[in-house]
Amino acid sequence: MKPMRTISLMLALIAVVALATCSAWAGRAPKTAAYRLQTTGNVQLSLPPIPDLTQVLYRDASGKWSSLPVDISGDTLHLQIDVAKIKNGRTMIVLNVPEGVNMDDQEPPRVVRFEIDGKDHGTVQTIALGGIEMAPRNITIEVEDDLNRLQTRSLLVTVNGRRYTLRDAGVSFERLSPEHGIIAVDVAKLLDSMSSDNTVTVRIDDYALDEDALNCSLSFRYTPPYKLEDGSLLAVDTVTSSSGWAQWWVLVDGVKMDTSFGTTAGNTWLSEQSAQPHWIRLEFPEARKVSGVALWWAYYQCYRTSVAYEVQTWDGEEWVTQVKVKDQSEMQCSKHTFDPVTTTAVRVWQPSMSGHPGRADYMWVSEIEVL
Ligand SMILES: [Ca+2]
Ligand SMILES: [Ca+2]
Repeated sequence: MKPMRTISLMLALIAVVALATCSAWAGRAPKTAAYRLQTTGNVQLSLPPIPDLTQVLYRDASGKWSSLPVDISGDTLHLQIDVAKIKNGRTMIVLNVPEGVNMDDQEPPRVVRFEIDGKDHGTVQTIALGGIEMAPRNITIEVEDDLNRLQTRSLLVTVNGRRYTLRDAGVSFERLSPEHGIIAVDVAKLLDSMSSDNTVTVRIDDYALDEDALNCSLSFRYTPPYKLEDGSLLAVDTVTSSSGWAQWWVLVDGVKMDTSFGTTAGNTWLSEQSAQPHWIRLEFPEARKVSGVALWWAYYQCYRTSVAYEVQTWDGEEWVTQVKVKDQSEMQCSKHTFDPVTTTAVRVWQPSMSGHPGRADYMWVSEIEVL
């Protein structure tokens, strides 16, 4: 048999302190302990003992718990792990099975419902909203575990990197059963101000002795509007992160791109590349009469005319579609007119994947004019 190497060289041993599952244990010596172990070779371990030790288990290469022989000398437990008997050099060692924990469990809790501002997105863990006009206000995630109780103490919310737990106002948990509950995050309260890229993550674990927790995330992008000389506000869903297109408000500089331009950079607004809808919105300081919109498209090898979109006006409560464009072919300028409407805002809204063919996930415009 090869000699066992010493611990310090290649071993990561992490005590899983979360095993104090019962608050009544506070102040007493733990009756159970668990360690995560990662190693590249056979190891010999020395661990502190716990009272009334009856069982030492480790997860073997097949994922099952197996018992592990222990030598006790003085105040120390001596164990040996054979790397060939564990999977990918990783395992967990448990001293006494914690009360009420289902040891067969290797799955983290799962999402039953992921809701943003009342809209259910289903059982997904990740939601990317793309460019948004207003920050989401509330997140509700219903979670359930099939085998173990949920560990509310593990609940961790981050909002643009800032960490919040159940102790913070804005994070709450409603327990429906020991294995089932509803997490609510008051994003409006926790989000100080929007960045261009915003992320909210929610993490919760069960009491299973595995290495996985449930991780959910919501991301959205925000582009602050640009104020025109007449007080109007110009907004777009997103701006490409590629350099050269930062001055997206060339949308209203009066310059209309044609085939003679050498580059679209600095001459066009280019959205981010995504399957989310893209849009341009103009808000007026006062209601005005509007009877159409003209759009001049980016020219790169050809005019990047979007295939489909809607021209909409704001009626004070919702967007009203005035023109619905479909199957549009390439042209430098698309002019759309309708019966005059008095309104405070106009929006050109391009549904998912309706940009120019081949670049359908972009919207790429040189100039917009409200008629
Ligand atoms: Ca589980
Ligand atoms: Ca322009």
